[in-house]
Amino acid sequence: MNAPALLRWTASLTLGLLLIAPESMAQPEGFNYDESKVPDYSLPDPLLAEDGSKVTSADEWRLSRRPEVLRLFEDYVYGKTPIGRPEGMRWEVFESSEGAIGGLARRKQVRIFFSEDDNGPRMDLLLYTPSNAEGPVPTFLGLNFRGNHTVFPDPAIRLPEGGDDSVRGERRGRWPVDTIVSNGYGLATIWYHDIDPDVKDQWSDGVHPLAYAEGQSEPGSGEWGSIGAWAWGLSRALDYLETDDHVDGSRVIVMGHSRLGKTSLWSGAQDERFALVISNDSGCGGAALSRRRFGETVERINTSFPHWFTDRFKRFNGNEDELPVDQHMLISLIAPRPVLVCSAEEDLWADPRGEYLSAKHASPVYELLGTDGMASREMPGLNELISSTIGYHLRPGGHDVTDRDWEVFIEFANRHLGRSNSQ
Ligand code: GTR
Repeated sequence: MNAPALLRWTASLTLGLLLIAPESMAQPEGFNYDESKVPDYSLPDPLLAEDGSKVTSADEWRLSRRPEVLRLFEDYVYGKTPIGRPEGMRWEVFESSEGAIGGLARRKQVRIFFSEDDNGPRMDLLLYTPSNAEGPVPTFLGLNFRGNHTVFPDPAIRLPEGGDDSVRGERRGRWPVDTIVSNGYGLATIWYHDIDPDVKDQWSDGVHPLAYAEGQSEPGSGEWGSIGAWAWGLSRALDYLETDDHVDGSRVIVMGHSRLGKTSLWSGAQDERFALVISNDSGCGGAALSRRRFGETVERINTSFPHWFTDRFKRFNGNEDELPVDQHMLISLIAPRPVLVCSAEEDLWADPRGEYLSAKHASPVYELLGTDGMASREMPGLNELISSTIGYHLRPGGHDVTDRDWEVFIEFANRHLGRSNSQ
């Protein structure tokens, strides 16, 4: 191996370890997993405006309180996303086929360039839609952890630069593409690393530099971290999907697991074009309430992953009660669109009960906007899908995305996006 190849190999190995290690975590010691030790806390009221007035109409929510809550999340949690769709953004469909997955699906691969520069940041979107669909279909959009070539053992999926052919399809268990298309849905996915590599303190790569002013080399105080960048990438993917004839751009479902579940919530909160939002095992900084300090805490996440959130989130390390928001307010930003929060029983690090409670406490906003909100006042049992506009599901097992999760995602999407469950 020559020196540059060795360097590349070492870099990809290090990156691989960085990416794998956190995903396969057990329950770290020294954190609270005991419900009786959850401290007393009181949640900020999503309907109580900063000036002390109570929001009592849908218009007041939309025109004044919603922008206020959104700003609080920008200022103190995820950071402000400093740019929208770049002017020079463009795409190129570099591969498409009618007969993918044994004839079940159409496959398309699209390179989305974020600027006019061919060597600037860009992402590759992989899209499967059902071959037998007569018109545009509702489509799941989700970032993947390990590269598009890992989601399905399809030899035509382009390897990312430096990608490893031997792991083709290794994440198939998390992406049951055949089931998804057989149920009448499309699936669009992107390697999250294309948007921003998940590496601490490396603000020179990914999309952050697109927003730098002259001389700037990292996001400013209160600006986006990596979750903000990944969420922005999802919106840019939607810009493309809205133009694709096989996709119904008004029925795109943004879904994500773990850190990418935090991302799907933040993306759905900011970009109201997403018709439905799903977070799977998203935990701290995702669906789980921070004030419960159950499993992963604000301090711990800011220490292990200082680049995920804005710098100001660190002010709340060990100081959750001072946060002007909690995560139920993130869910309330998605209202009145359907949102599904999924947890796994053994994934205590992500605090399943805290995820349920957050969904439940977003309900007043959903109800004010004329929906049924969260129908279940108590946390449901295992495998019992709550399919009100705010949905919740608790699956047996650990931190993962399984066939059962997809069964639930599809059932929930069928109910809320107008497909029948017998299809
Ligand atoms: C963990 C982190 C979680 C979750 C997970 C993942 O180590 O503590 O918040 O995001 O990584 O994304 O795999």
